[in-house]
Amino acid sequence: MKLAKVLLADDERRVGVVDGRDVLLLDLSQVENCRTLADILHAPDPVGLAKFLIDPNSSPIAADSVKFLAPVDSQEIWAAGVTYKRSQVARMEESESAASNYDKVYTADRPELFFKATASRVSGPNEPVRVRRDSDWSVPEPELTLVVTPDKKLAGFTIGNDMSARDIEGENPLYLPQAKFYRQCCAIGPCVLVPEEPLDRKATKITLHIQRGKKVVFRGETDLGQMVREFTDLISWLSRENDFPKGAMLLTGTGIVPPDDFTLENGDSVAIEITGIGTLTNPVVKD
Ligand code: DO4
Ligand code: MG
Repeated sequence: MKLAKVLLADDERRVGVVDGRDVLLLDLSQVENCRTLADILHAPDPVGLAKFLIDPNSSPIAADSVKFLAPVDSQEIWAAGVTYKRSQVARMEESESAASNYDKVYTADRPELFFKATASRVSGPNEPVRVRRDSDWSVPEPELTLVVTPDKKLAGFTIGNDMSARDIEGENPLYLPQAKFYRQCCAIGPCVLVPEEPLDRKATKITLHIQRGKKVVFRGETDLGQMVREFTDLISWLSRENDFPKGAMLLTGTGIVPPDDFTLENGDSVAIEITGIGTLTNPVVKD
């Protein structure tokens, strides 16, 4: 089942089930203390609860007539790094001084985990993502994103874009927070997939298209079978000595890195598609 937050034509914000080309609106007032999408995702049976909440008084609404919002409430947004060979190689190329660190973390037991964004820094579908003014080499990172409940369980999957300033990270690894964390540094959406059976990792493709005007200037593809980490392992490392009373989202790292001579420009459009979830598209801004 796919769940989303949508803005209706009359500016009302609602939670809904995405059912093919329609959205079925939910009436959250039917259950005490259920006010947000996160409340549904954090429930013991999100699919059962969402089915129960389908609003009998609303007709299905065409998905293309509503605005999809980032499916984030008050969760902290975290990210894992160097979980695919492609990311390890690219990082080793971009940073001479830190090359061995990227090499080691790719095979180490403990993964690289970093704080990526607060909810206020996250863009939803079709909202701008930003290239820092002080970066001349920035790329999108298309990443499967895990929805983690306060009791540290995997509730579902969405799509994340871990915008990254490669020149700032490459200059000195201690600059990582500045390369990764700034306003509009992350996009998430368009919906959360709560799978009714385990994901087939090899069959789950991630594709990235970057368009400049009418031209596709980069196209890349990978699949989840290329990722070296297990989802439960990443969640267990993230949760060590850490609590998430409002839940968390965890971007799981990129397996697609454009060539070294590529940088995003103001006005580009980034589209990330993941099998079974959908497509997250965002325009790029740079002041
Ligand atoms: O080590 C830097 C960040 C790595 C990352 O964001 C990724 O591999 O996706
Ligand atoms: Mg990343």
